[in-house]
Amino acid sequence: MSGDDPLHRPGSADDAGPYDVIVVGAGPAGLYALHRLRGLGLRTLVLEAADGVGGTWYWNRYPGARCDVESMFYSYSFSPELEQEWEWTERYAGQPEILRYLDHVADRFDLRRDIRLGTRVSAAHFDEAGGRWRIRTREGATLTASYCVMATGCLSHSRLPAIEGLDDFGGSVYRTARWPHEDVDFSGRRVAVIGTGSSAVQAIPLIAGQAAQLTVFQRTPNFSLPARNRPLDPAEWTRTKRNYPHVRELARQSVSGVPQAPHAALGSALAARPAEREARYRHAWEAGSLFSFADTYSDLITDSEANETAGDFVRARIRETVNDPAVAERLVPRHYPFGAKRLCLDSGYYETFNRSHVTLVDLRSSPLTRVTPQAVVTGADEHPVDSIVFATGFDAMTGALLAVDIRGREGRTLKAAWADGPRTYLGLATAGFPNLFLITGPGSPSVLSNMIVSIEQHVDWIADTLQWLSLRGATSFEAAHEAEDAWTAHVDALSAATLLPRAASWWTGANIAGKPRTFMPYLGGVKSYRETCDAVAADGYRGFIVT
Ligand code: N01
Repeated sequence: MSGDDPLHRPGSADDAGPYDVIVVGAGPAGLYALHRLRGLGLRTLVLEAADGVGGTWYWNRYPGARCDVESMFYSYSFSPELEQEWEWTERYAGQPEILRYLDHVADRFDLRRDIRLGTRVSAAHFDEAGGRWRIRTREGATLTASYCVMATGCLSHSRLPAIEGLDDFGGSVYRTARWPHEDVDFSGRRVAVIGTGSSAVQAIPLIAGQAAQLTVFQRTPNFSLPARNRPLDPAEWTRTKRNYPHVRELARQSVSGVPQAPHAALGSALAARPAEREARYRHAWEAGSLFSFADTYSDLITDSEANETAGDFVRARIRETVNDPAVAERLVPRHYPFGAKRLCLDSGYYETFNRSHVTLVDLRSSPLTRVTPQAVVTGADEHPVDSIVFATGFDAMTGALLAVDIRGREGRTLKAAWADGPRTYLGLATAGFPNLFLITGPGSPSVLSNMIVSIEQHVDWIADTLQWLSLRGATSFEAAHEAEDAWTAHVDALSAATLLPRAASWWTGANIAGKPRTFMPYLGGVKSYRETCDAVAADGYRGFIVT
């Protein structure tokens, strides 16, 4: 590297020429990838657009942001010392606590010296002659590496809808996924929240607690379950710490990456007596967990009639929580199966609509047409506001990857390769793009699982693969087209056997105009997915072309 390269730091380990691995992103995936790959003696550099580590937990600082996987399980398992020394305070940790944890990890494992912050990767081109990735940054640097690992996150490319007049709005505009670092005080203000997905469902009760008036603009109602968050019980925490090896193994051997004791076959919801079903659903409702309904009956996501029984149960809870029957009816999801859009976990969401200064506007009956300097306009109504909060979601799973100009063999772009939807082998690699790895890419359990468990599995698999390649003196590793075709067909077949593709969800790309509709995550569960990845490796990396 030349002396005037902005990424050049005299005296640091990256002085002398190309890297073994460049990792894009310093969220939970990038941090662990750096730790693991550096541990193998690979010259690894992480490039991160933000001014801090943490990925999603760096950006999403909106009021109420918290994890909806329990903190005891939403944490790294790779270091028993880290497991023992870190203290979680709540059942579901808030964003500040998770970001502190990730900052702690970065310091504890001395990761920062190989992370370049404020560095956005704009392009990654595979140089076939040299067999290397050439990575360009928006800041003007070009770096080369034998391998490129995209740790760019599944929900990192946030979207702001194009709304007429927004640029001329006279008040303040916020985005949940790009929340300011300083405190935002809504006291005395009239606030609009646009969107009612997980981010909005978490933020709305807190914004309502401050604002003089809150108007929520809802396009599609979501199913939300009560989080039942609470301070972590010290006895429970001590017990978990003591049992971490077992707890982690249960998580790895589960469907969703959270520890679940293996249970007997659940049976059909339709075979159960109504009272028994009600009791089981009630138990799931009381559990305060995203995953509790998956533990009730086996056919909730495969049989419409069975699904309706769970949907009806949750709809009844919404109706009994919301005082005004007309508002309750607007909050009740009806037009898609229960669980076919990502469930939300809330603390007082439905209750918030009982507050006299909170109004719900249904955009289905009265679409949002424009914003004036002082109001949001829907149909014939003007809603005067001082602040607008956009909680309008992400170009999920592929957005952050396609935002980088990635080119593989013969200069073919990833955009062209994925024109009809993402195609991967195991969600880890894509044909025509040698030595490029995706962490929690489309076609892997990713967003349907505890992300930390899936991240660790992918990073470990990639690390083992690089070690294997190095032992064989191999320099090129690439998914074969046939293996990719078969895997993509398998991922499609799994989702097609369920009700999940029936909703216009971000899982299918339906929230982004023009995005191909395809169910992106792998539905087979983390246990069987891990077994498949391990079997592929044990079989000499079946389906990969190794040169
Ligand atoms: O985004 P979303 P999110 N006009 O896409 C609406 C994870 N997450 O940031 O459904 C009006 O779910 C849109 O309406 P519709 C979690 O996996 C995790 O809330 O498209 N409205 C929807 O209501 C989650 O699922 C955690 O009809 C518009 C909302 O905006 C994922 O991130 C916390 C609109 C977007 O909801 C995404 O959640 C938060 C428009 N033009 C999030 N465009 C934790 O675990 C969109 N909408 C902590």
